[in-house]
Amino acid sequence: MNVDKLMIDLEKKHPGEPEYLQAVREVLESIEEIYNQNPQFESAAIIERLIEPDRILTFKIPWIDDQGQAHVNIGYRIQFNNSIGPYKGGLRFHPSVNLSILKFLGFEQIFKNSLTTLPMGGAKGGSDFNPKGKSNAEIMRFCQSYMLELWKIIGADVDIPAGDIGVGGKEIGYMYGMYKKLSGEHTGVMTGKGRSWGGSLIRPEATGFGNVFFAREMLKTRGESFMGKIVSVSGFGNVAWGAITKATDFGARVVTISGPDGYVYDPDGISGEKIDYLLELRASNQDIVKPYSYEFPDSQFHEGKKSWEVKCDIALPCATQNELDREDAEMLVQNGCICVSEGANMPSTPEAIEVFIENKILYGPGKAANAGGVSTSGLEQTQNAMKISWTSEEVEEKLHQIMQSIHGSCVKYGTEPDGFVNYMKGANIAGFMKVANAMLDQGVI
Ligand code: NDP
Ligand code: 2IT
Repeated sequence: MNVDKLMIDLEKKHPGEPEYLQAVREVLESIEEIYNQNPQFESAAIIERLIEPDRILTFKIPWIDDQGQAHVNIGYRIQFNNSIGPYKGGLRFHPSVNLSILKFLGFEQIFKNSLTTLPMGGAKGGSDFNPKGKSNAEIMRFCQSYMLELWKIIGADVDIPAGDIGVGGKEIGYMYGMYKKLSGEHTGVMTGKGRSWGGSLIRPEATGFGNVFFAREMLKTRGESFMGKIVSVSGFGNVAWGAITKATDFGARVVTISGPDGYVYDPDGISGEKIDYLLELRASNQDIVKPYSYEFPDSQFHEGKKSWEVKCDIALPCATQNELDREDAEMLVQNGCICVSEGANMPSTPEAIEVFIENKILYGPGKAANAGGVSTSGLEQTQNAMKISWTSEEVEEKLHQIMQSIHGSCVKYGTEPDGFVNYMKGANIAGFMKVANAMLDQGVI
């Protein structure tokens, strides 16, 4: 494999898809050495077959607003690779959604799902629909219209969608309801379902909890813990909420959250009723984090700024892709940050990652550190298939074990001769090897 040549070819085939190309380059650079030591990969064109999705479905989604006006959005589902299990991955509803973003997410999902130890392939989907400011009835009609197309290609053993940005329990409920009506089946075709109809008891918290479990494992390698640490979080969504809850449980003080409008600094720490308030803020269906500073006057809102300028020991980026650049990374390192654990998918730019690795801080890439969400989805599928239900404690214990195992895989493949663990490299190699070997076993298909 020659990374530069592969990337030039890929850029020619897929111009204007920067996020997808960024995600592919990172994986190729990490696996280049091990790939070239295994000539069976080259002769089976494993990488050429892995970087193109198996198929992409795009479709229009017509829907009617509360005033009777019709609208059209674009819907997508990208089934990337199902070598180790049925396609699995979330749905994102956000105005920024396009093919490049969903391809990067679907590509990353292959390796993330491989790391979880569970049998899940990689997929992603969504729409450029903006749920912000929409009524429940509008969201319901949109979700139903989306499912009128999607249901044709999904199934409990085929492709199992879940949530992501803009898609939580409410949207999953509306989509699942339409799937059930169309198919006449009540199966585990989606995850993140309601607790009373097949959902895992801690799926909403799982991504954030898992991220903190992963960070805790990284910290342990240096004799450190969350106890007494200052933590900076970005975002104020589902993942941020779970991460703040668990970091606070472990004795840390979380001092920031952020939104597209800026960030809030709360020096006393975001705990107790303040964490509950985050859920209200999300449910208010607005696009801003500023109201937190009115509700809790000891906090300060910093308009148009990113939370990475605050001094912290641990940073948990939980908002969106490429939200943390070189300058932010340099600021974090200068301010004494020892650990960055990604709750979001690809939140750090390649230049930011370089700064983390050059400075040998503990850097946990999203595909490892945020894999707790999809892992708990996998556990939900198992419960549905077995027609049983586990308690919150049982699920959390299994999630904890999975995050420890992912950490172990990263250490196995990412430890460098001087003892430094390059978690990015470790995650990419460990995720890749399992999928590549499955592809070899299954022939050229
Ligand atoms: P939510 O919709 O609950 O929250 C997303 C957060 O990110 C919100 O605070 C949102 O603000 C902010 N955000 C979204 N897009 C942008 C943007 N373009 N610019 C600035 N801020 C933005 O989503 P989740 O918490 O579920 O997802 C957060 C991240 O975690 C994403 O990267 C997602 O892919 C990743 N992830 C999610 C998993 C899950 O299980 N939900 C699993 C693994 C990873 P606003 O909505 O106001 O724009
Ligand atoms: O990015 C992700 O891993 C998710 N949004 C969760 C996917 C899932 O199928 O639970």
